[in-house]
Amino acid sequence: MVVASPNPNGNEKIQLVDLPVIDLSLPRSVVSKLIVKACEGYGFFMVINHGVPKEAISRMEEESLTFFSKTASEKQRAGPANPFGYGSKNIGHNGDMGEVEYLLFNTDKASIAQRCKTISDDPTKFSSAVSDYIEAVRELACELLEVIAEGLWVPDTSVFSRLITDVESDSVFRLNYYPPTSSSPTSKIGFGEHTDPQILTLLRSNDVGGLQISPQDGVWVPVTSDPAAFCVNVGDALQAMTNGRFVSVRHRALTNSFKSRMSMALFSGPPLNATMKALPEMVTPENPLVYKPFTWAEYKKKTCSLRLGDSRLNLFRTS
Ligand code: GA4
Repeated sequence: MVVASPNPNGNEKIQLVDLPVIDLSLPRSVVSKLIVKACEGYGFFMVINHGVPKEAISRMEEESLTFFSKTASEKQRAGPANPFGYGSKNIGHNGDMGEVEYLLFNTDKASIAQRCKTISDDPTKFSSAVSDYIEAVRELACELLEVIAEGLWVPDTSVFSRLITDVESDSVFRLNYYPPTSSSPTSKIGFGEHTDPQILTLLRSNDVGGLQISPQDGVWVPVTSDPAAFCVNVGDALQAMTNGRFVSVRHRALTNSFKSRMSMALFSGPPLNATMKALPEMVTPENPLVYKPFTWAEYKKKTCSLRLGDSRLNLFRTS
């Protein structure tokens, strides 16, 4: 069903579709087919029975809520985000703004521990919640990437997962807080439309919706929020490695008028010196190479020089 959207921009259409919800307790061969289909379709899917301990999630959520409930000046001690640390409204370094507060971390234990000193009165507790959460979710991301390789019939089934388990993996962890925008009758843009640059994103949110995906220009599909599930999406690097067979789809987050939305996202990325190029199995005479190979460092540099909504992967097209 497609309905005209009252917000945040009158020209948009809201399309109501159910994203695939994939039960990871089903047989592996079934799961791999469903995931590959989802990655080729909306590029987004939900997973349930994912095995991430409830306790790791609730500890992270409590710490996050404690932080975002602090006064503005207390929170500023952990900022500005350059790129890591606390940010409010400013996204990236090229003037993008949104109705969001966030904490951005890189994922090695030592920098997390260091960063938490300005975030919490009990930095050890905060930092162990972050590290434990990242570890558990990274394990799930690896599992999904191995299942994906199996589903693509790629003989080397760790071809994607080893990029994110590498000690040099350039992954990012983000805690988002979207305050209620009660003064406004409609939703506002919390985090503007963009694609994720990395390989795979795993996002968990509280029970307040706001995430929308855009399978085509001007059409937005709201994603139902399920705190017990993870929302998984393909990033640009995985689109390039699958020679465009998987799609890194544009998405955004809107605020809610009455309730605060909280989300936590692990963006799993490769090491800076890793080369992103289509797997040989994905390139055939019928499907010639779509993107020129690039290192993750090159891609990141390009990403950081552009605005949030700018399209980046297209700059690397072969034709
Ligand atoms: C989008 C995905 C992740 O949140 C992020 C974002 C990053 C940032 O907030 O610093 C970027 C954005 C994201 C893509 C374009 C650039 C970089 C803001 C921005 C304007 C942490 C990431 O890796 O890329």
